[in-house]
Amino acid sequence: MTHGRIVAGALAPHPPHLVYAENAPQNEPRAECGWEELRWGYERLRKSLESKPYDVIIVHTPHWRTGRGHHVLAHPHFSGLSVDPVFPHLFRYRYDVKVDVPLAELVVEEARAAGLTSMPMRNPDFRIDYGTLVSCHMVRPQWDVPVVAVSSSSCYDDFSVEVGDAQMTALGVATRKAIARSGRRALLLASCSLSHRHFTQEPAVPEDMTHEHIYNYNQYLWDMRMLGHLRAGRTKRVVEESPDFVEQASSETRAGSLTWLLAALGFPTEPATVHAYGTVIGTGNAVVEIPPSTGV
Ligand code: 2X7
Ligand code: FE2
Repeated sequence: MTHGRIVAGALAPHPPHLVYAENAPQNEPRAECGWEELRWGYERLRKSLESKPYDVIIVHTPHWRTGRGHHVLAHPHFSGLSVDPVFPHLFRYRYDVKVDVPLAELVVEEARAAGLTSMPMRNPDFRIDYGTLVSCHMVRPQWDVPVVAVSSSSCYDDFSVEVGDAQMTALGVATRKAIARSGRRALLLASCSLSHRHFTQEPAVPEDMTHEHIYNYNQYLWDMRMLGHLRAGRTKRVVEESPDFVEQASSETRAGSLTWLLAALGFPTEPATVHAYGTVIGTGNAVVEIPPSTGV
């Protein structure tokens, strides 16, 4: 078997508004338009990935929460209807997802070998979360590539951001080892927003973009600081500053997705490409392509 590798990583946020505004055929509600900056950023990401073919997408998602350990989808096929609990009028999405089970099993195996608690999710009726669905849809709307989805463990809540980041770093390294053993060319997605303060009243027309902007200068400054680090290849700084970012900007990176991604990529010092930055209900979201480190 050939040596597998990561072809690229991406910060790929999952607001269901993006799939709604795309008028995806799988989604029931229809939109006029909306959130163009982010949607067109995803378009630029898809274009850039055309020159980096991949066999599988591995996604770490904040909206599949697991109380004990890191769970991994490990059944060949899941289908069903996913309804966003907060935005059921925007996201009612029929999914049909194929899973790369051999790679999923290897991720679990390597995570356990690293001392982490990890479980394969083999329940065929399990309902896939909207974080996985939105990020994968926006990156690969054809759904013609199998997926491996990884849950977000409650280690950040049970202990601290520092403990969570240490676990996610170990999980990232374990994921990279699993990919190497699998022989696959993998695309990795961190399905999360950056700053996460949001407005509390939705406008009458959800896609009325006159309401869409940053509501808090402090959190905007934090987003720019983190994107500055990524654009300059200072990926270790992102994790070093993660506890303050989480506390001061309520960042969704508290789910561990970004730390996992940067660790799996080997903390690259090569510059990342920010394809877009924009808000969704006031939260900060960026579509960022991050190259794997050439040193691992
Ligand atoms: O889950 C989300 C999110 N992270 C950001 C914005 C809007 C909705 O859902
Ligand atoms: Fe979210």
